[in-house]
Amino acid sequence: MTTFLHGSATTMKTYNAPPSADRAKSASSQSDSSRQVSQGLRISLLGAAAAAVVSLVACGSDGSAPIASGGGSVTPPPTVTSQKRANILYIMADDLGYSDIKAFGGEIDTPNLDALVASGRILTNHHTGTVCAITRSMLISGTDHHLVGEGTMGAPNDERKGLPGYEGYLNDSALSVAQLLKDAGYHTYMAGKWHLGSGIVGGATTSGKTPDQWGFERSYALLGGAASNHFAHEAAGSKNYTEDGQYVQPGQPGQPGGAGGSPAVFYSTDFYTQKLIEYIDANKADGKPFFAYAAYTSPHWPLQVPEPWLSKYKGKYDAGYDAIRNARIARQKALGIIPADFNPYAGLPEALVAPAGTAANGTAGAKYINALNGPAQGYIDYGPGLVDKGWGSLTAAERKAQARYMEIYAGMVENLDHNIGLLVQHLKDIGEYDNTFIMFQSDNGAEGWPITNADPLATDTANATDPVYSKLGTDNGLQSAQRLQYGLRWAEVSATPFRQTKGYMGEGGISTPAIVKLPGQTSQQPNLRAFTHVTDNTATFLALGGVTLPSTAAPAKVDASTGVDLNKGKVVYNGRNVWPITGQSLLPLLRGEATGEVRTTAFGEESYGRAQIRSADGRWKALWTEPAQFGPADGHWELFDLATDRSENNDVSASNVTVLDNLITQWKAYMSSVGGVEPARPKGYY
Ligand SMILES: [Ca+2]
Repeated sequence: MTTFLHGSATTMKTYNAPPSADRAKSASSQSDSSRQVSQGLRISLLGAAAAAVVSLVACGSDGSAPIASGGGSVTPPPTVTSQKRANILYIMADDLGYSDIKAFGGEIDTPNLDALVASGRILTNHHTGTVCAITRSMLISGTDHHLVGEGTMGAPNDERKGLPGYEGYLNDSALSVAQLLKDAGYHTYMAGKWHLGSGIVGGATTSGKTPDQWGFERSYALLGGAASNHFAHEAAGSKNYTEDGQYVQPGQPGQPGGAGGSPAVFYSTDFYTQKLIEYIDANKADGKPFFAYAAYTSPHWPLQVPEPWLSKYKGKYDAGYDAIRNARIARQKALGIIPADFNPYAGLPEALVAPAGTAANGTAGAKYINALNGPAQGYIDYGPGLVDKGWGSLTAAERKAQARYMEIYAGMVENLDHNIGLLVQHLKDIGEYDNTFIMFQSDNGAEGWPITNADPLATDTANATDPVYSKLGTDNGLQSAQRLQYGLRWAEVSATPFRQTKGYMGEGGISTPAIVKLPGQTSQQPNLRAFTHVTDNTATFLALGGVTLPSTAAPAKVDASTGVDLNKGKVVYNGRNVWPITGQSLLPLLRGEATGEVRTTAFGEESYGRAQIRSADGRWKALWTEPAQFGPADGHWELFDLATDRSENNDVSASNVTVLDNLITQWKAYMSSVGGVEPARPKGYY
């Protein structure tokens, strides 16, 4: 037990500090503005856990802006406990929206997640990156994605190609939560989507590394960003999956889903569950704790699910987007996910014809508006836009197809929940449930990628007609399924009550449902409303495992031409110079040992040229989105008051110019601190 001064007030709080707290130094050295901005992302002068100590104990219980303490004396706690350390089960959904599961207002039956909530806690303000690989790089490394190779998801094909931090895979400057836990005595398992590198040992060295090379003792991994078919059907010799670092082809003879293989039928979510159980069971007798990463690829497209889920939601979405959204909002208010007076986002204005791009769009001479350059600097180009039809503008055939997409999606979500139930039940069956920390979340917001930028009338009409219609969502027996997606409008519903979807920096793109259950927890705790981030997961897992975070400063590596120390801020681990964990452990908040906000500094982000920064006091969010449909036509930064407008309905930039200017300055400092480069042409991942 260590006692800390509670900010500048006289209240004293006690806190069970993680073992790494002995690395705490003074927080007073965090003074210059650049460092202030980046502190939430790269705390190079403080150990992450130590920073968490400083900030977490210095919070008001009313959620008001906390005051950082000056650090001060921190007594090292015992580094070893006699009790077996907690297992960690971390479950990640893929492209699941904020409001899809029942506990977050959805109409989809998710009883096992409900049960997790009943003995756990909802995090209403948890955040990720905008897309899969960006989030996953931050989860594994515990720090900003630009530092560790996923500045964009995969290598960019623009002027940033080849720049440090844009390798397109987890680079050699990253730590790995799995390696740290493994080195600390944990078994480390993963099953599902990796998306952080595909080079096996002895194979190509230019495409990053598979999970076995990042500390996963056992792994069955989809290496890329999406399954071409959730029912496998991999071609002989394909290199899309590995088990323990060796290529495997589910669906081939003798392999899962193939003739003579077990299981006889492969469905991704079902299979990953059983694989993880197999890994856990193989070592359960040795008494070591485990870290199990269930990296599901559901409900990511292609929309596919086996029965009974395929048919279960028949007719449930015939009322269309607005009716489903409104029902979700009502439930979110009843559940306390959002306040009763919350003003939810209602969807993009309808566009029956795709807005054209500017005249120079696509030409060599185009000067695209971005977060740094607007019309005042002579940058005017953007576009083109998308067709965004409301439910009222759809034909009967379009409605039939659209409703079916959402039915299948809902079935995927319930199947995912079913599998989570199997995992939890298995932990109970083997006597490990009580000693397991369980966390569930999505990797990013709902996927609104349109099937086409043009009017999808022809596609939807074809999908509404047999023989296609009755086959939607089924196993087509081919290596590649129809790339069935539910489109922007359903994604907006999934993102309820927030604005924007996957790939964007609006809350709908980066807010995720999140549920946490502490070891031994048996009753639901009040919703946690502090801003939290996926890098905090990393710090939390390591704190649970009693892992001492690497803190030895890396030796200087001065670039002769620039005089810049390329290793500044890095630490040494296992002989590598790496970026330290900058997420902050949530254990004090989760255990009720601290209240208020985790962060006391601004928190910036960027991907695909889209940008946001949250102010140090948590009140403001500056947001930049390219024109014209998703962002302002003139390319200005928007400003939102998060205290009243997390749905980003009311842009108050014009009336708070100084606030916005300060945030943009801080965002630029953030970008500099992580090596982020604003692209000449902001453009999504598709
Ligand atoms: Ca995703």
